[in-house]
Amino acid sequence: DESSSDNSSDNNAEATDGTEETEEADSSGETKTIRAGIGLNEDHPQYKGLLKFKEIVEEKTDGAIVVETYASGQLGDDRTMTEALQLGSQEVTIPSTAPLANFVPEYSIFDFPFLFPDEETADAVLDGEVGQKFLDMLEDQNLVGLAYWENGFRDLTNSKREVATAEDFEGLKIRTMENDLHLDAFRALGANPTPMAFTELFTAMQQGTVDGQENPVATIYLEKFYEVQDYVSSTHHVYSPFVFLMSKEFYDGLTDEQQTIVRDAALEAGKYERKLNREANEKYVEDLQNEGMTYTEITPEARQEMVDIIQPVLDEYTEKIGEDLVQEVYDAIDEASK
Ligand code: TK8
Repeated sequence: DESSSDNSSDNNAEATDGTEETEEADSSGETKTIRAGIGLNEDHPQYKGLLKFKEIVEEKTDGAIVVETYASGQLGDDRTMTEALQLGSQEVTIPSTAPLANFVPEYSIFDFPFLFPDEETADAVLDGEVGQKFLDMLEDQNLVGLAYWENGFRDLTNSKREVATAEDFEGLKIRTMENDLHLDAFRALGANPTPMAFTELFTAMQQGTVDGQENPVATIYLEKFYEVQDYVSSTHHVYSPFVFLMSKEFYDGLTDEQQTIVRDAALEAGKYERKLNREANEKYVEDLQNEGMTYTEITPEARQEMVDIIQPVLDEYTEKIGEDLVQEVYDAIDEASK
Protein backbone atom coordinates (compact mmCIF):
# COMPACT_ATOMS: atom_id res chain seq x y z
CA ASP A 1 0.00 0.00 0.00
CA GLU A 2 0.93 3.70 -0.32
CA SER A 3 2.57 3.99 3.11
CA SER A 4 4.70 0.86 2.77
CA SER A 5 5.95 1.90 -0.70
CA ASP A 6 6.72 5.36 0.79
CA ASN A 7 8.33 3.58 3.65
CA SER A 8 10.40 1.34 1.40
CA SER A 9 11.50 4.34 -0.74
CA ASP A 10 12.42 6.11 2.51
CA ASN A 11 14.32 3.03 3.59
CA ASN A 12 16.10 2.96 0.20
CA ALA A 13 16.79 6.69 0.59
CA GLU A 14 17.88 5.97 4.15
CA ALA A 15 19.92 2.97 3.02
CA THR A 16 21.55 4.99 0.21
CA ASP A 17 22.27 8.07 2.36
CA GLY A 18 23.09 5.97 5.33
CA THR A 19 24.73 3.06 3.48
CA GLU A 20 27.86 3.70 5.46
CA GLU A 21 25.97 3.63 8.75
CA THR A 22 24.00 0.57 7.73
CA GLU A 23 27.15 -1.23 6.51
CA GLU A 24 28.98 -0.06 9.64
CA ALA A 25 26.24 -1.50 11.86
CA ASP A 26 26.20 -4.67 9.76
CA SER A 27 29.98 -4.98 9.74
CA SER A 28 30.13 -4.61 13.50
CA GLY A 29 27.30 -7.18 13.39
CA GLU A 30 26.74 -6.85 17.11
CA THR A 31 23.15 -6.73 18.28
CA LYS A 32 22.51 -3.78 20.58
CA THR A 33 20.62 -4.69 23.75
CA ILE A 34 18.32 -2.36 25.69
CA ARG A 35 17.86 -3.41 29.33
CA ALA A 36 14.58 -1.66 30.20
CA GLY A 37 13.54 -1.67 33.87
CA ILE A 38 10.40 -0.27 35.53
CA GLY A 39 9.07 -0.30 39.08
CA LEU A 40 5.47 -1.34 38.47
CA ASN A 41 4.36 -4.92 37.85
CA GLU A 42 3.45 -6.64 34.58
CA ASP A 43 -0.28 -5.94 34.97
CA HIS A 44 0.19 -2.16 34.81
CA PRO A 45 -0.25 -0.20 31.54
CA GLN A 46 3.35 1.01 32.01
CA TYR A 47 4.58 -2.54 31.34
CA LYS A 48 2.17 -3.04 28.43
CA GLY A 49 3.54 0.20 26.99
CA LEU A 50 7.08 -1.10 27.39
CA LEU A 51 6.15 -4.29 25.49
CA LYS A 52 4.76 -2.09 22.70
CA PHE A 53 8.08 -0.17 22.63
CA LYS A 54 9.93 -3.52 22.41
CA GLU A 55 7.70 -4.75 19.57
CA ILE A 56 8.16 -1.57 17.50
CA VAL A 57 11.93 -1.28 18.00
CA GLU A 58 12.70 -4.94 17.30
CA GLU A 59 10.48 -4.92 14.21
CA LYS A 60 11.75 -1.57 12.83
CA THR A 61 15.45 -2.43 13.39
CA ASP A 62 14.90 -5.96 12.13
CA GLY A 63 16.41 -7.27 15.36
CA ALA A 64 19.51 -5.05 15.31
CA ILE A 65 18.28 -3.73 18.65
CA VAL A 66 16.84 -6.18 21.20
CA VAL A 67 14.81 -4.97 24.21
CA GLU A 68 14.89 -6.92 27.49
CA THR A 69 12.06 -5.87 29.83
CA TYR A 70 12.26 -6.04 33.64
CA ALA A 71 9.16 -5.14 35.73
CA SER A 72 8.42 -4.93 39.47
CA GLY A 73 11.67 -3.20 40.37
CA GLN A 74 13.76 -6.26 39.38
CA LEU A 75 16.56 -3.84 38.39
CA GLY A 76 15.94 -1.50 41.37
CA ASP A 77 13.81 1.55 42.23
CA ASP A 78 13.38 4.69 40.12
CA ARG A 79 16.38 6.54 41.50
CA THR A 80 18.71 3.51 41.37
CA MET A 81 17.71 2.72 37.78
CA THR A 82 18.08 6.36 36.73
CA GLU A 83 21.61 6.33 38.24
CA ALA A 84 22.29 3.08 36.33
CA LEU A 85 21.44 4.89 33.10
CA GLN A 86 23.87 7.67 34.01
CA LEU A 87 26.56 5.02 34.57
CA GLY A 88 25.70 3.17 31.35
CA SER A 89 24.88 -0.11 33.16
CA GLN A 90 21.22 0.05 32.05
CA GLU A 91 19.69 1.63 28.94
CA VAL A 92 16.02 2.49 29.67
CA THR A 93 13.83 3.25 32.67
CA ILE A 94 10.53 5.17 32.98
CA PRO A 95 10.36 6.92 36.39
CA SER A 96 7.80 9.37 37.67
CA THR A 97 8.97 12.97 37.41
CA ALA A 98 9.11 13.33 41.23
CA PRO A 99 12.37 11.41 41.84
CA LEU A 100 13.88 13.15 38.79
CA ALA A 101 13.79 16.37 40.84
CA ASN A 102 16.86 14.91 42.61
CA PHE A 103 18.70 15.08 39.26
CA VAL A 104 17.09 18.23 37.78
CA PRO A 105 15.52 20.37 40.57
CA GLU A 106 13.24 22.16 38.10
CA TYR A 107 11.26 18.90 37.78
CA SER A 108 9.58 19.72 41.10
CA ILE A 109 7.16 21.86 39.11
CA PHE A 110 5.38 18.67 37.99
CA ASP A 111 4.57 17.94 41.62
CA PHE A 112 2.87 21.28 42.27
CA PRO A 113 -0.48 20.08 43.61
CA PHE A 114 -3.39 20.70 41.25
CA LEU A 115 -1.04 21.97 38.48
CA PHE A 116 -2.77 20.17 35.57
CA PRO A 117 -6.61 20.40 35.59
CA ASP A 118 -7.08 17.29 33.41
CA GLU A 119 -5.24 14.75 31.23
CA GLU A 120 -5.87 16.58 27.94
CA THR A 121 -4.17 19.72 29.28
CA ALA A 122 -1.29 17.63 30.62
CA ASP A 123 -0.81 15.99 27.20
CA ALA A 124 -0.88 19.35 25.38
CA VAL A 125 1.71 20.94 27.70
CA LEU A 126 4.00 17.90 28.05
CA ASP A 127 3.98 17.06 24.33
CA GLY A 128 4.57 20.73 23.42
CA GLU A 129 7.42 23.24 23.68
CA VAL A 130 7.44 23.45 27.48
CA GLY A 131 7.56 19.67 27.90
CA GLN A 132 10.48 19.47 25.45
CA LYS A 133 12.29 22.21 27.42
CA PHE A 134 12.21 19.99 30.51
CA LEU A 135 13.35 16.92 28.55
CA ASP A 136 16.31 18.94 27.23
CA MET A 137 17.37 19.65 30.83
CA LEU A 138 18.14 15.95 31.26
CA GLU A 139 21.04 15.98 28.76
CA ASP A 140 23.45 17.46 31.35
CA GLN A 141 22.63 14.47 33.55
CA ASN A 142 23.76 11.97 30.89
CA LEU A 143 20.09 11.16 30.26
CA VAL A 144 17.92 11.46 27.12
CA GLY A 145 14.20 12.02 27.75
CA LEU A 146 12.40 10.56 24.72
CA ALA A 147 8.72 10.90 25.69
CA TYR A 148 6.19 11.48 28.48
CA TRP A 149 4.02 8.56 29.48
CA GLU A 150 1.28 8.63 32.11
CA ASN A 151 1.35 7.65 35.75
CA GLY A 152 -1.79 9.69 36.45
CA PHE A 153 -3.73 11.66 39.05
CA ARG A 154 -2.58 10.61 42.50
CA ASP A 155 -5.04 9.67 45.28
CA LEU A 156 -4.38 9.18 48.99
CA THR A 157 -4.83 5.80 50.70
CA ASN A 158 -4.36 4.92 54.37
CA SER A 159 -5.15 2.25 56.96
CA LYS A 160 -6.35 4.56 59.78
CA ARG A 161 -9.42 6.61 58.81
CA GLU A 162 -11.46 8.29 56.11
CA VAL A 163 -9.73 11.43 54.82
CA ALA A 164 -12.32 13.94 53.59
CA THR A 165 -10.79 17.29 54.59
CA ALA A 166 -7.36 18.82 55.29
CA GLU A 167 -7.80 18.26 59.04
CA ASP A 168 -7.98 14.50 58.47
CA PHE A 169 -4.32 14.44 57.38
CA GLU A 170 -3.24 15.32 60.95
CA GLY A 171 -0.54 12.93 62.19
CA LEU A 172 -0.92 10.39 59.37
CA LYS A 173 2.41 8.68 58.56
CA ILE A 174 2.41 9.04 54.76
CA ARG A 175 5.03 7.56 52.43
CA THR A 176 5.94 10.05 49.74
CA MET A 177 8.16 9.73 46.69
CA GLU A 178 11.70 10.97 47.21
CA ASN A 179 10.86 14.57 46.43
CA ASP A 180 11.22 17.53 48.82
CA LEU A 181 8.11 19.33 47.56
CA HIS A 182 5.94 16.30 48.36
CA LEU A 183 7.46 16.17 51.86
CA ASP A 184 6.90 19.89 52.49
CA ALA A 185 3.35 19.81 51.13
CA PHE A 186 2.28 16.88 53.33
CA ARG A 187 3.96 18.49 56.38
CA ALA A 188 1.98 21.69 55.70
CA LEU A 189 -1.20 19.57 55.79
CA GLY A 190 -0.21 18.24 59.22
CA ALA A 191 0.79 14.76 58.05
CA ASN A 192 4.02 13.01 59.07
CA PRO A 193 5.63 12.18 55.66
CA THR A 194 8.46 9.69 54.99
CA PRO A 195 10.29 9.56 51.62
CA MET A 196 10.66 5.96 50.40
CA ALA A 197 11.44 4.05 47.22
CA PHE A 198 8.39 2.44 45.63
CA THR A 199 10.06 -0.99 45.96
CA GLU A 200 9.84 -0.78 49.78
CA LEU A 201 6.31 0.62 49.98
CA PHE A 202 4.14 -2.51 50.13
CA THR A 203 6.16 -4.03 53.01
CA ALA A 204 6.12 -0.69 54.88
CA MET A 205 2.31 -0.57 54.69
CA GLN A 206 2.05 -4.26 55.61
CA GLN A 207 4.21 -3.72 58.71
CA GLY A 208 2.54 -0.43 59.65
CA THR A 209 5.78 1.53 59.26
CA VAL A 210 3.61 3.95 57.30
CA ASP A 211 -0.16 4.48 57.58
CA GLY A 212 -0.65 5.50 53.97
CA GLN A 213 0.68 6.53 50.58
CA GLU A 214 -0.51 8.27 47.43
CA ASN A 215 -0.63 6.89 43.88
CA PRO A 216 -3.08 6.71 40.95
CA VAL A 217 -5.90 4.15 41.33
CA ALA A 218 -4.33 1.97 38.61
CA THR A 219 -1.32 1.40 40.87
CA ILE A 220 -3.43 1.09 44.05
CA TYR A 221 -5.44 -1.70 42.41
CA LEU A 222 -2.88 -3.49 40.24
CA GLU A 223 -0.25 -3.53 43.03
CA LYS A 224 -2.94 -4.91 45.38
CA PHE A 225 -2.61 -2.07 47.94
CA TYR A 226 -6.20 -2.90 48.98
CA GLU A 227 -4.68 -5.85 50.86
CA VAL A 228 -2.96 -3.43 53.28
CA GLN A 229 -5.01 -0.21 52.99
CA ASP A 230 -8.67 0.41 54.01
CA TYR A 231 -9.41 3.97 52.85
CA VAL A 232 -8.91 5.79 49.52
CA SER A 233 -9.76 9.49 48.94
CA SER A 234 -10.23 11.14 45.53
CA THR A 235 -7.65 13.83 46.35
CA HIS A 236 -6.29 13.85 42.75
CA HIS A 237 -3.68 16.15 44.29
CA VAL A 238 -0.94 15.76 41.65
CA TYR A 239 -0.87 14.59 38.01
CA SER A 240 2.29 12.46 37.72
CA PRO A 241 3.88 12.07 34.29
CA PHE A 242 6.32 9.21 33.63
CA VAL A 243 9.43 10.13 31.61
CA PHE A 244 10.80 7.57 29.14
CA LEU A 245 14.55 7.85 29.83
CA MET A 246 17.45 6.43 27.80
CA SER A 247 21.11 6.42 28.79
CA LYS A 248 22.82 9.20 26.78
CA GLU A 249 25.86 7.00 26.21
CA PHE A 250 23.67 4.31 24.61
CA TYR A 251 21.59 6.81 22.61
CA ASP A 252 24.69 8.55 21.23
CA GLY A 253 26.02 5.14 20.11
CA LEU A 254 22.99 4.52 17.88
CA THR A 255 22.91 5.33 14.17
CA ASP A 256 20.77 8.33 13.15
CA GLU A 257 18.14 5.94 11.82
CA GLN A 258 18.11 3.92 15.06
CA GLN A 259 17.80 7.13 17.12
CA THR A 260 14.71 8.08 15.09
CA ILE A 261 13.28 4.59 15.55
CA VAL A 262 13.68 4.52 19.37
CA ARG A 263 12.37 8.10 19.71
CA ASP A 264 9.29 7.42 17.57
CA ALA A 265 8.72 4.08 19.33
CA ALA A 266 8.83 5.75 22.78
CA LEU A 267 6.30 8.36 21.59
CA GLU A 268 3.96 5.84 19.95
CA ALA A 269 4.13 3.40 22.88
CA GLY A 270 3.48 6.36 25.22
CA LYS A 271 0.24 7.28 23.44
CA TYR A 272 -0.82 3.62 23.69
CA GLU A 273 0.07 3.53 27.42
CA ARG A 274 -1.87 6.73 28.16
CA LYS A 275 -4.92 5.30 26.40
CA LEU A 276 -4.76 2.00 28.34
CA ASN A 277 -4.23 3.88 31.62
CA ARG A 278 -7.28 6.13 31.12
CA GLU A 279 -9.64 3.47 29.81
CA ALA A 280 -9.67 1.57 33.09
CA ASN A 281 -9.72 4.41 35.66
CA GLU A 282 -13.48 4.26 36.40
CA LYS A 283 -13.28 0.48 36.69
CA TYR A 284 -10.43 0.60 39.24
CA VAL A 285 -12.50 2.72 41.68
CA GLU A 286 -15.27 0.13 41.62
CA ASP A 287 -12.75 -2.72 41.89
CA LEU A 288 -11.17 -1.12 44.98
CA GLN A 289 -14.59 -0.83 46.64
CA ASN A 290 -15.32 -4.46 45.74
CA GLU A 291 -12.04 -5.35 47.48
CA GLY A 292 -13.41 -3.68 50.63
CA MET A 293 -11.85 -0.21 50.47
CA THR A 294 -13.89 2.81 51.57
CA TYR A 295 -13.84 5.44 48.81
CA THR A 296 -14.19 9.06 49.99
CA GLU A 297 -14.99 11.86 47.50
CA ILE A 298 -13.13 15.11 48.21
CA THR A 299 -15.49 18.08 47.75
CA PRO A 300 -14.32 21.18 45.79
CA GLU A 301 -14.45 23.17 49.05
CA ALA A 302 -12.23 20.64 50.86
CA ARG A 303 -9.82 20.61 47.90
CA GLN A 304 -9.68 24.45 47.91
CA GLU A 305 -8.82 24.38 51.62
CA MET A 306 -5.90 22.01 50.84
CA VAL A 307 -4.72 24.33 48.04
CA ASP A 308 -4.76 27.32 50.41
CA ILE A 309 -2.79 25.45 53.08
CA ILE A 310 -0.16 24.29 50.57
CA GLN A 311 0.19 27.68 48.76
CA PRO A 312 3.16 28.94 50.89
CA VAL A 313 5.08 25.77 49.93
CA LEU A 314 4.43 26.50 46.24
CA ASP A 315 5.61 30.10 46.70
CA GLU A 316 8.87 28.79 48.19
CA TYR A 317 9.41 26.31 45.33
CA THR A 318 8.54 28.93 42.73
CA GLU A 319 11.53 30.88 44.06
CA LYS A 320 13.74 27.77 43.90
CA ILE A 321 12.68 26.75 40.39
CA GLY A 322 12.64 30.30 39.01
CA GLU A 323 9.59 32.50 38.61
CA ASP A 324 9.93 32.78 34.80
CA LEU A 325 10.01 29.03 34.20
CA VAL A 326 7.05 28.45 36.56
CA GLN A 327 5.12 31.24 34.77
CA GLU A 328 5.96 29.65 31.39
CA VAL A 329 4.38 26.38 32.57
CA TYR A 330 1.26 28.11 33.90
CA ASP A 331 0.94 30.11 30.63
CA ALA A 332 1.18 26.88 28.63
CA ILE A 333 -1.54 25.37 30.85
CA ASP A 334 -3.79 28.42 30.33
CA GLU A 335 -3.15 28.26 26.57
CA ALA A 336 -3.98 24.53 26.47
CA SER A 337 -7.11 24.89 28.61
CA LYS A 338 -8.74 27.44 26.28
C1 TK8 B 1 7.12 3.11 40.15
C2 TK8 B 1 6.99 4.52 40.68
C3 TK8 B 1 5.54 4.81 41.07
C4 TK8 B 1 5.45 6.19 41.69
C5 TK8 B 1 5.80 6.10 43.17
O1 TK8 B 1 8.45 2.84 39.80
O2 TK8 B 1 7.02 5.99 43.46
O3 TK8 B 1 4.86 6.11 44.00
O4 TK8 B 1 4.13 6.73 41.54
O5 TK8 B 1 4.75 4.74 39.90
O6 TK8 B 1 7.41 5.45 39.67
